[in-house]
Amino acid sequence: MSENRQIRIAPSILSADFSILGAEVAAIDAAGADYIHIDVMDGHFVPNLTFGAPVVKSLRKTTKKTFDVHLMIDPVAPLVEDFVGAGADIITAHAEIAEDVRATLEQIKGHGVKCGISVKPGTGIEVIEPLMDILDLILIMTVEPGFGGQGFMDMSDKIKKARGMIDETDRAIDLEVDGGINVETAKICIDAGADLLVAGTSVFKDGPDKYAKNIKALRG
Ligand code: S6P
Ligand code: MG
Repeated sequence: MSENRQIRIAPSILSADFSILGAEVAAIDAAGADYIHIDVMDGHFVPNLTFGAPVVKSLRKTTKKTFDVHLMIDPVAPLVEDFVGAGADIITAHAEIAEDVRATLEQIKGHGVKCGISVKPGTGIEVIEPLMDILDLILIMTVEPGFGGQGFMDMSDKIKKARGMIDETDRAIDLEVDGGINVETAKICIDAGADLLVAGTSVFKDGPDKYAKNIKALRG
């Protein structure tokens, strides 16, 4: 049950107006975003290309909120230092990348930055078992990564298993879900044990004067 977990919202800037990205980040900050979710895509690990560390660096001055950087890229290791330097607070890599993901997560931690692991809908949650001792965040994808605006895939069983794994540790690990999150699907994920919700479309719809209302609605 979600009776005592604080639910946080991480708007995904993938759904923002890229022509005014700095203003959009400032707007969701003011509208009550807890984290800023930044979707980095390389056109190789996923069939879409977004932005890299230089854009993250330029956005850093627009907010003090946590930069939750979701790397949908492979390889990750060669670019870790760039994202650390750009001001990322959490760097999340995918379990499906070719490199030794534990080594990459340790590299991230070595820079004093929190690390996360993300699993695609088709990847079993058991892959993160050996990483529980170093993780700060687990990201369960509720869409196939690559694009915003997709239909929600119910991963409740996987979320429940991850919640159980987290509760067996003494670590404060964020349990994040990402993809197709709206007022209805947020409840499904919260009830399964999620406490950090990524949302693009459902936050950025209807323009900046609705962002606060949209964020509030997701908290339930
Ligand atoms: C998807 C990406 C996600 C999206 C997320 C938010 O590949 O990893 O973070 O930005 O799906 O978009 P939406 O419209 O589904 O809320
Ligand atoms: Mg994402």
